[in-house]
Amino acid sequence: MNFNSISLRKKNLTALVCLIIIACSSDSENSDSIDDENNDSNLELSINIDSKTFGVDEILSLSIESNENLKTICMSVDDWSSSQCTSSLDNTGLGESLVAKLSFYNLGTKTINIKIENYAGEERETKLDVNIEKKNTVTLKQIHFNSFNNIGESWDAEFLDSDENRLADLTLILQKRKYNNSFVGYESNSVNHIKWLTSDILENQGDLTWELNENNLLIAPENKFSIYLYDFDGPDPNIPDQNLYQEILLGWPYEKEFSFEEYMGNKPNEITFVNEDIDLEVVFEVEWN
Ligand SMILES: [Ca+2]
Ligand SMILES: [Ca+2]
Repeated sequence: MNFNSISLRKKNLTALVCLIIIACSSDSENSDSIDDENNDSNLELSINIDSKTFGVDEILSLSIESNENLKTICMSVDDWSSSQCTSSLDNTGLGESLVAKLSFYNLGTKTINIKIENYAGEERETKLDVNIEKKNTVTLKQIHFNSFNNIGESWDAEFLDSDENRLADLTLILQKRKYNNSFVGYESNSVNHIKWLTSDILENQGDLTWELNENNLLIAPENKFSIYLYDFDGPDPNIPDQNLYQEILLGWPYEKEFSFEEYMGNKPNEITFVNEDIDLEVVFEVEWN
């Protein structure tokens, strides 16, 4: 299994995190201004946003404004565990304002941290909370497989054809597209993928069903997600702490993205996706928010 998009992101993000933070932060309604008490610099920072509530997967715009030409701007949505920074490549500066675009893939109150640096090496930092709500999203309630490649047949050749242990021990993984938080005019990739669900294992196919009521899996109907299904084969005898899996949906080039966009009119509670190339038929029970 390969989910290196997440680690790639982390690599990108850590590159420019500033070393010394003269931190000062406040959190007011729609605009936060900072005055540093400890020096006589006039560097100012304010951030403005149109609303404080957004939907899951919705792209929100944040205006970052200063009174000086900025050398670097950074943002973080995980309290600086990771961050995204931009600087002007030709060293002429970013100007006095820049727009950041972000999205959040799940519900909750999210804190956006912003930090700026001018050419004198002075920094300012501020933060803003937004609430991510259900809005016009779809909640996944249940996933059931009617068919997949080699269903009911052997995925574990060590067992006899009469032994039910030959059946696949199913693990389902969902990945969802997520807008790549970025600064307008300085985007690299517009999209990355996040691991959205790693399911329990259904031994020997189980009932081919995962109940997802407790998982809070919300998606904007127009956003895309991918399905990965594996036969779990237990610990790898050669690599400590690693497990072995067999790919049931055959992977690239058969892997396919899905969305609920074409169902926005009727809003059915049961949606079936079929991919005949890999004998896939999967039924989603959903709720329209
Ligand atoms: Ca197997
Ligand atoms: Ca098995």
